[in-house]
Amino acid sequence: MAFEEHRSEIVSTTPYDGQKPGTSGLRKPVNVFMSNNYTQNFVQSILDAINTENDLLIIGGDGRYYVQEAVQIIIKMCAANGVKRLIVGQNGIFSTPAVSNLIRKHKASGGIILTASHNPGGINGDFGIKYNCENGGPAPEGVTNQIYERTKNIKQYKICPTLNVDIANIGANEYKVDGNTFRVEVIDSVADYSTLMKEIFDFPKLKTYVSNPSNKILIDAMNGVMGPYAKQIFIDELGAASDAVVHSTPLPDFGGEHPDPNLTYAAGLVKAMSSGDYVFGAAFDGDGDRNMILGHKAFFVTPSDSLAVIAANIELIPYFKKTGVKGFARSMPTAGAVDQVARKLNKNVYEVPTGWKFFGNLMDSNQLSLCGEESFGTGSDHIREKDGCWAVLAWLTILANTQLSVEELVKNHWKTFGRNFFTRYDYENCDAKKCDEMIARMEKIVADGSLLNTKYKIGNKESVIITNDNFEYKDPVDHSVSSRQGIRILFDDGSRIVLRLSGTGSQGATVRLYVDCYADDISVIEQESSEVLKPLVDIAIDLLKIKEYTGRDKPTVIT
Ligand code: G16
Repeated sequence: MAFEEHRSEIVSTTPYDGQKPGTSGLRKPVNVFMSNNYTQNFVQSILDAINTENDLLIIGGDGRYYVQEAVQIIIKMCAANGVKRLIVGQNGIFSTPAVSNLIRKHKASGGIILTASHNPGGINGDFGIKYNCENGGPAPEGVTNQIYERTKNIKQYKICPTLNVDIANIGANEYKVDGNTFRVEVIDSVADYSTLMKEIFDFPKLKTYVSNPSNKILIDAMNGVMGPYAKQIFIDELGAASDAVVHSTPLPDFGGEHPDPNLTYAAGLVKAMSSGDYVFGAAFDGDGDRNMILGHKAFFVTPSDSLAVIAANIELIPYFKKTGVKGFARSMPTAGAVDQVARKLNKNVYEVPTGWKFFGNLMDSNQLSLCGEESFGTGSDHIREKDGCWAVLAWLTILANTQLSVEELVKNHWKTFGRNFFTRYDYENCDAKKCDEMIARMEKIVADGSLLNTKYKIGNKESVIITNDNFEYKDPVDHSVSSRQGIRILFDDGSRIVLRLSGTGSQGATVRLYVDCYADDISVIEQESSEVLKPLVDIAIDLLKIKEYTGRDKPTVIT
């Protein structure tokens, strides 16, 4: 067979400011990525930082506007930079968990994921690029810092402009680039991921539950990448009704919606669930790593509770019977419901900064099986990303085994372990300078210790501040230190106020205020969360001077 022959070129470029990856990759408005050489500079910086003399990278994204163009640029640049082989999703489509799985399955050197996750898409929306390492997880800070350093000094990039690969059709193609063989395999976006799920869960048992007409489920793919995955798994494999998956076509602009699975942006699902026609509902984000779980009549399960309920029932998931349960973890702002379970099961629980990348070392060193974040992320060590579909299958497994409703399960859980009330207030797109000033003020206050021993009346009891700091994490495996990960104010009764700025927004600053408290008093645990937390929220807004610094009376989103 004669190979198409191509030659690479070197193109001069100049650096862009601000190509520093955030919580999970570089996210900016689409028009920024489309500006002259912006994408090329960042991709070359990745390829330089990871050493391209390797064999295989996985490439794909969530189907948002500009994914297909970016995939073609990346293919051309990988070819010119000496990468030998690429696996690309058909039409450039892969969910983030699917990429993590493929990196691990094929022992690839890593993957480049094109997504801005839950951020809106379309020509006026956001785009993003992130690099995942050979363990399948988001690059840790050491690697992203190296990428960022290169973006600051980049002078040229390598590209093979004549190479045009057909990514619409499944198949393998080989080319000669500068005399070397370059192979691109375009694969089905769903097949390998679906196989993985069948290895983890008992599909015949799930099918008996899901295909039963009295257990109607509703899955909202939010016009993101998860539509094809959800249709194949829940409808074709598990026998859910043919209309059980909605918004199931990945759209470049997510249908003008905000593909973020929370009570505000997944309001359509909440409304449909309120009808009482379904026993279980779930929504995913744009790239399929986040999930929101709802029960009959839209009973909402907080992500902190979702993690804890899965932990308490973890033995029901066949995968963990094989691997054993090593330990649990959560991000620092996530309420400590899983800690209560860990205590009862005598397992370790780790508290890491916000960002899934911080779980990777613990999983790689066999210390962690299950983890989650308040930002609607749940997952296990089957891959190194959070995994929305996995979380839904975990919940359905628990429902199928216990034959309880979502609400019964959660309320029984509270009775056994107590309840961690949690809320998050987001103030989106605020003035970045003012928000930096707000954080700086609090850093000063926690450093001088003047808040310590201050008494507050929270509801009808008095609580005392016993700790305040800016959270610092020392990775127990590689001993790297991540500092300034969020202002924490902790009270003697376990109540907490946490403040940090989001690392996933693309413009301005998003302030995140997290407030949580714990109760095991039977008269309190079934009360409205917003009522229980109101006094603490009021204290937080006042203490942190949120209105003054954000100029906002109300948050954009309350979770
Ligand atoms: C990313 C990270 C998560 C993190 C979330 C929110 O999620 O992978 O670990 O919790 O951002 O981060 P922040 O509070 O800084 O906005 P995703 O789904 O956006 O990739």
